[in-house]
Amino acid sequence: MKNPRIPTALAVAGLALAAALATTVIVRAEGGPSDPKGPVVLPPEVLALPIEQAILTSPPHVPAPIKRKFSARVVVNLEVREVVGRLADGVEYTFWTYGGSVPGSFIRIREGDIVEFHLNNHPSSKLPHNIDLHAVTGPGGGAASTFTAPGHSSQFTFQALNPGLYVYHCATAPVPMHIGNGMYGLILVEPKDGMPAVDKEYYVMQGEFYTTGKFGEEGLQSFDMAKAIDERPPYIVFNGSVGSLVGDKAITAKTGESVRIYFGVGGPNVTSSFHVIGEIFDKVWPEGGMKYIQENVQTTMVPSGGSAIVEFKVEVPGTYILVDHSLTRTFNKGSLGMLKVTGPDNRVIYSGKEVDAVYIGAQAEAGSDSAKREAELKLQIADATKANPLIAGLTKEMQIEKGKQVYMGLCFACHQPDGKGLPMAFPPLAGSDYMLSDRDRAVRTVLKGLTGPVTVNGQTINSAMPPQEAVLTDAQIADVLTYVSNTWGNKADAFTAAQVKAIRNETH
Ligand code: HEC
Ligand SMILES: [Cu+2]
Repeated sequence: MKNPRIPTALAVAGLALAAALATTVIVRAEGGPSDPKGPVVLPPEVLALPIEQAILTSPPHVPAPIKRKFSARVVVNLEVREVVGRLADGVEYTFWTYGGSVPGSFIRIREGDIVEFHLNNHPSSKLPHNIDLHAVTGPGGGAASTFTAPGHSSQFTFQALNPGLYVYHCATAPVPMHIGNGMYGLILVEPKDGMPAVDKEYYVMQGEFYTTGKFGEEGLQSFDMAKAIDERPPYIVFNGSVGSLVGDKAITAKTGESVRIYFGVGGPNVTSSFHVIGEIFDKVWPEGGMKYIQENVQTTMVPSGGSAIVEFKVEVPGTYILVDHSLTRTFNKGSLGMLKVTGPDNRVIYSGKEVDAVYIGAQAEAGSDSAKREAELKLQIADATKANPLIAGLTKEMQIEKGKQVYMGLCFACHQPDGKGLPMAFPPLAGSDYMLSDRDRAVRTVLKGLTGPVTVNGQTINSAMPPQEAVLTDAQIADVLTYVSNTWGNKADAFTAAQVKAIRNETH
């Protein structure tokens, strides 16, 4: 026989009319990458639907609410790109992305829509990728139909049967590595009647990064499979990097406005205890389902590969901190974002000064200003090196800026932002004769901690400072000591990472 292949029958598994305007046609795409079935032959009532190009947004933005009251054929074009980006100040990472951002582009459709999905893998990619959308009813959530080599494009069609806020992610082996490199995002399937209107909508996702280096270790980091298997991520962050929602990148609102956050966890492993310091969630749609079943919630638990919608009205101006309330993640691994609310004071609801300014807002603000200054100095150094090898002065200034970020993230909580300490509890670093007179001892104090009576500027304190050797790198300790010994009127030479290393390794 010359041509044994008979054209495949319609890949249409079921057809039913649920409502006058909404066709519920299940289009099932099957087969692997080597077995494309060609575009599905859609029944006339589906072909009659209006065609729309989906508008995708990168975080923290969300596409506008859907106004139409009927189903449409929505065309989604999502591009996979492998890009080098910033994970933290001085730390780079090769992110694998949907649409160039972590999390990937936000997709917004309506219950009953027929979605023609195109997954395009950029020619510069090194690996094949696919997509599993939790909003899809069908094997692998689309993964089997979208395995796509670099420079290729896959297409499949599905109908959005269930409304909800769904995670999508790459499901190419090794799956935890693809997700761990940033391949996740959210797709919102609005219910037929739409979501209630609010003033502001934002898109935030938590995910963890298993870098070979420790938190803050500079340079280009790569994925560490052993740490992933042990679930020991150095970074747990919102929207793909430390500080992605901090300073001038904070999300914003005005007093009196209602704010809705579409919050998801890409993981690949770690569950979030999502909380906003200083706010109470008026409404929560837990687990990304479409019933808001809880009110007045402080912290909502969001599983890996899951989501929640939270909504609250902001009454009082100030800075509100988004955290994973498993707080070492926030203070030591990066899961900290900010919501800045402007507007007139409301002294009946809240009378006082902004407590978070000293609490951690200051840390973030100082960190972000300081990071900018650091970037400027890096450029200056590059220029200066070209013209003049004598760059020691600038290097020290740079260490001071970096050290300030360490100080405002860690030491300030005890020694205070102004370095003056607290009487009877924490000794001063400003003008400290103890610190400035013995440099090795200062390094040893930070590395190994300090207990028992210590006299600083004539005042004796008998308390304990925790060791930082497991928390900070040699460079970070050199930087923070350079900062504290050259701030608040202090003056001293820069500390070097080599000096810290020697003391770290010393045996008694
Ligand atoms: C949890 C609170 C706490 C943190 C965080 C902390 N310290 Fe201390 N630090 C102390 C206490 C308490 C002492 C005094 C210990 C004692 O009584 O023996 C001390 C002592 C010191 C001293 C020697 C005494 C002096 O005043 O000169 C130095 C230097 C110092 N800390 C620097 C730092 C630096 C730099 C950091 C950040 C990397 C830091 N500390 C983080 C509580 C802290
Ligand atoms: Cu992938």
